[in-house]
Amino acid sequence: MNIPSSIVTMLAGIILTIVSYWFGQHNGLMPQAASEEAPWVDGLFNTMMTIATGLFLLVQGIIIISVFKYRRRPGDETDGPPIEGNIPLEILWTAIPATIVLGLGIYSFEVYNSMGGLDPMASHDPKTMHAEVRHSGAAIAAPLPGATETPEASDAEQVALGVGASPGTQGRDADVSVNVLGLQFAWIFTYPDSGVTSGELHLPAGKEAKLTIAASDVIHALWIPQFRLKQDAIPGRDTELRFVPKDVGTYPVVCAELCGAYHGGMKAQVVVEEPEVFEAWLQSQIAAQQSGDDRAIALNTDSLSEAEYLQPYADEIGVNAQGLGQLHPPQAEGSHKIHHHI
Ligand SMILES: [Cu+2]
Repeated sequence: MNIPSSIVTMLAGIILTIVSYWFGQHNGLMPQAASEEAPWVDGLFNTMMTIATGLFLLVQGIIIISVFKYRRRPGDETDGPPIEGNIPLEILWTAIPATIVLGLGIYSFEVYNSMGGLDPMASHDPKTMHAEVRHSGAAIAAPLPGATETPEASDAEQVALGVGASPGTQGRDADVSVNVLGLQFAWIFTYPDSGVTSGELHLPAGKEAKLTIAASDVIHALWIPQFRLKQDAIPGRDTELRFVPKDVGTYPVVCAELCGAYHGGMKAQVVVEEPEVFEAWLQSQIAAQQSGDDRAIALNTDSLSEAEYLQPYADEIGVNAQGLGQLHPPQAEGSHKIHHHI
């Protein structure tokens, strides 16, 4: 049988494309997509998986075919042919990756823009450099306790880093605002409209949420994989995440920045509820905090910070009272309530 090699190559190309596309779209590597923004990120990820699968199969396929087709025959002691480069081939294998990288760059830029990353209030920040210059005398790695109370911080309240309003929601307020404070080693969520403080983030499904994220000691990162969102929490500067949680459920909140000895334990939960359930939860929290702060927090072990969990073991692991004292945010409203238990 004598099939022309161009036909074989074309068939191989078609099969490769179909397999890559199928695997790229059905890779199953991402967790549930629970926010309205998540499909944008998944689209980008699946495109990259499609391209990566194609390249992987192409390169590995050529290697495997070559191993069999061009292996040394018994008794063949001659040299291989003296091949010395091929300009058109080199242009081709430079141009193809360049095009792929450029395309992915534009695509990812578009995704970031659609999610609100290019919101001028969130990312375009002329005061950033200003603040950095003024901070340049301080050691970067050192905690900056109380830094959020410096004058620069009040400037920073108007312009935040992160993912802001998407082009569709520009110029209007989010439905729910939550202040998020990252500290070694817990997340504290405060609802500024009602003064409720919680160790768990509750959000109503289908409503736009705006998180204003701060850090009290070192850099942390708020990561909610199911929302496809991650944002650094930076001492002395507020950052922002704006998104719409879509599916009712409970999802993990992970700190994605190595922030100290118990970084691995810095976890919380985000509970997405129907708006009525969320409203009921908020009212119950308000009632609980009015009737007795301590009981509300003591009953709900989920809202204990890592510091509180670890306190009984402090002697064994060599953490002293002074070190534990540093676990508390200097300015968070909720810190006083939690303090009673330590
Ligand atoms: Cu952390």
